[in-house]
Amino acid sequence: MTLVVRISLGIAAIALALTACSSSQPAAAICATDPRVETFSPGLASTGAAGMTVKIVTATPTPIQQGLNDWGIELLDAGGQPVDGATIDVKPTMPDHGHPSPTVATVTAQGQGHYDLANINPSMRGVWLVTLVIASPQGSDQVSFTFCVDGTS
Ligand SMILES: [Cu+2]
Repeated sequence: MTLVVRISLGIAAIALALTACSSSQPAAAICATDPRVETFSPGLASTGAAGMTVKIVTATPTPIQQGLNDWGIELLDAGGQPVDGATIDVKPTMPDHGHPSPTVATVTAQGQGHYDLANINPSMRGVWLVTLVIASPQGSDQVSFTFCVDGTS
């Protein structure tokens, strides 16, 4: 990493700290090149330690944006079979700020391993860790996605 980049990141971190959690000002996607973030796209999958996989099948808006987001996911067990009857707790947090979303997403089972996650709420720009805590007849697991959330305006 060059010194210039390092200084830029430092300035970005300071700017983010100054505006943390209260700003609605438009800003550049300062986390787009953060090495932690994944490229958001429908079809993206994450597998937990116990082998369960969540695939993001649909996402509105795409890519994920600040504010309310609705995802359609598919939940598969370690053998690749769809999992029904699961309880899924959606836990979006900002690891750099140490706070969760201000509101709770709702989960609706659609059958054949599909679930709708409504009103996932990354409420500010920056890096968000979206963890899904899963309990089901086929076992329990936890999967995570890390995204850079940009604004809509
Ligand atoms: Cu924050």
